[in-house]
Amino acid sequence: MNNIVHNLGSNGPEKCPNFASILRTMKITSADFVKSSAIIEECPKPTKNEFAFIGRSNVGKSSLINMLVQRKDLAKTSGRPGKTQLINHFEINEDWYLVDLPGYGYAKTSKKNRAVFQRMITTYIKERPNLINTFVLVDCRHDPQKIDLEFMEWCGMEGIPFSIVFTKIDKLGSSSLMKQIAQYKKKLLLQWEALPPVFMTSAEGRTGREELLLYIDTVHQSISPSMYIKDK
Ligand SMILES: Nc1nc2c(ncn2[C@@H]2O[C@H](COP(=O)(O)OP(=O)(O)OP(=O)(O)O)[C@@H](O)[C@H]2O)c(=O)[nH]1
Ligand SMILES: [Mg+2]
Repeated sequence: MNNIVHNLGSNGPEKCPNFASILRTMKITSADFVKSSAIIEECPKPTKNEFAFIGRSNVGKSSLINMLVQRKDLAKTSGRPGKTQLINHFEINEDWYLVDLPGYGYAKTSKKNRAVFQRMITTYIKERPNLINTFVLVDCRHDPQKIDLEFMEWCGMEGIPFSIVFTKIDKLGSSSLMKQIAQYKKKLLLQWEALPPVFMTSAEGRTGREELLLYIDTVHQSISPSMYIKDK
């Protein structure tokens, strides 16, 4: 995946050859909203692989899910932060789940509410046995934020597999984008020995879809639910 990141040339991401589609593209044949849950106990039974999207409010989690499944309004989006307030499950190809989570660090809510969200998210991520990858979304325009770095550090300490997705890349020109990403990686490497997989996306420009789906498919194919379903 990093090859794709490094291979983005001066023409900009939208003009870069699409290596992933040459290899193979996972087909999305169905995408259905299953339910919204406030607590982990309410979530669908953990019998299918699942991938979650997390990040600060307004970073573009719900928009990215819609872009991946090519549905405009499957996940609810909003220009105002704090739209997604529950754990939302979407079943894909009747085979695996995409999960839209509330954003962390939403400043305009009460301290108590923030603590409730925080607990909801961390309990879900830590205890969901079928969660096989968490995508941590960061807005490509911003320098590394303490809250994101701390969240990734927490994932590392808890042994939670995660990948980084830079969102809204349509908002930057290609050279600023490359500079931002390089700086971000440099900052991460102060803390990490190696980087997790890194993706660049634009829900607006529908960029990065194939790469993300290829990665999801590869991880999905490598983990069988029998590895975490406990026999009674
Ligand atoms: N230009 C641009 N805008 C985007 C992109 N992705 C999301 N947005 C916009 O960013 C805003 C927030 O998008 P959401 O998908 O609702 O963000 P979220 O992370 O789900 O937000 P919460 O549910 O509040 O945590 C909306 O106005 C989107 O239209 C993108 O790739 N490019
Ligand atoms: Mg949302």
